[in-house]
Amino acid sequence: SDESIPVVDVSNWDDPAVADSICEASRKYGFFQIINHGIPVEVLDEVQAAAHRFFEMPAAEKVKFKRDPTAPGTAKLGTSFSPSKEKVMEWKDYLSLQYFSEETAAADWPPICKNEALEYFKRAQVIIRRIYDVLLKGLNLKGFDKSKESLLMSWIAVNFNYYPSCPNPELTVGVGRHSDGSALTVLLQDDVGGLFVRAPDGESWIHVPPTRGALVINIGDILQLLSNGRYKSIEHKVVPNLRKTRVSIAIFVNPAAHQVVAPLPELLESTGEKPLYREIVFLDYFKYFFSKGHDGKATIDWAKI
Ligand code: AKG
Repeated sequence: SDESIPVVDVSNWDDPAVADSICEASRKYGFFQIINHGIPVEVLDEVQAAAHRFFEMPAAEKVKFKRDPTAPGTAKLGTSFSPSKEKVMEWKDYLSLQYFSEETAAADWPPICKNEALEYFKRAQVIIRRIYDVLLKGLNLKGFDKSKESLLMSWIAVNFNYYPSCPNPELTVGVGRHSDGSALTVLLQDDVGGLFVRAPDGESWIHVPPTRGALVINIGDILQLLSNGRYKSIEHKVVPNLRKTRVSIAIFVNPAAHQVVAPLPELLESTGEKPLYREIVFLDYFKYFFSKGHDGKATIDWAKI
């Protein structure tokens, strides 16, 4: 596709043009990149280097972190997406670092990458709150505050994705077509490339070009549901690279596990719309998401009325 994902300069969050660009991109593409967000590029480089260090450890060391993706625990090594459910595995390994508190992270995250992941995560949180504030105001609602945390920013995972170079990229996928089950995702990619987003025409794909220092932000299924379809959770996929190993770091920002999610009542009230989605406990949505392989937008269809 000759379309591109918008790049938004967020050096001044109070500029109404910044908010407009973010909300418009979230309605049209479900994706945007941000630059000048205030996280020093060294912090981004260090967390990338930490991810490489983790995956380049001997298998015998890494395997100590292997867990079922839906089992409790704060550091889980996995491969593909949902290996016991999907028909074909994806060309990737990942380490999922669940954040419950600074103490559990400090105790359970692998020492080889813990400090860098925590530093990056702490700084990213500031940006996540800003983006939520903009997106809520873009629905003519009150901005983001503590009362919205359980709905939007409670259960958080920092995932390191590792896509080894692949001799036959055309025969496989790094990540299959899916939209995220999160409310919001913040993605740091390296300079290899390979992330593709479904274009608004529903057919072609838009490559998200690696941009040094930028963060890719995307709307997850839960925000589509809460916004009654205004903000779009768009399908994306990763194509592995013939020569280079790629690393990406995704922060999945979710509601609390037992939070009930539904189109925001204050939004329905102000617009007079009918809800397009039913009430769902987030943990049920999460389990359903992992109960099958990646297959495009099908997860959110499950919540449609
Ligand atoms: C995911 O982890 O769900 C992704 O889509 C990863 C995207 C990427 O690696 O660029």
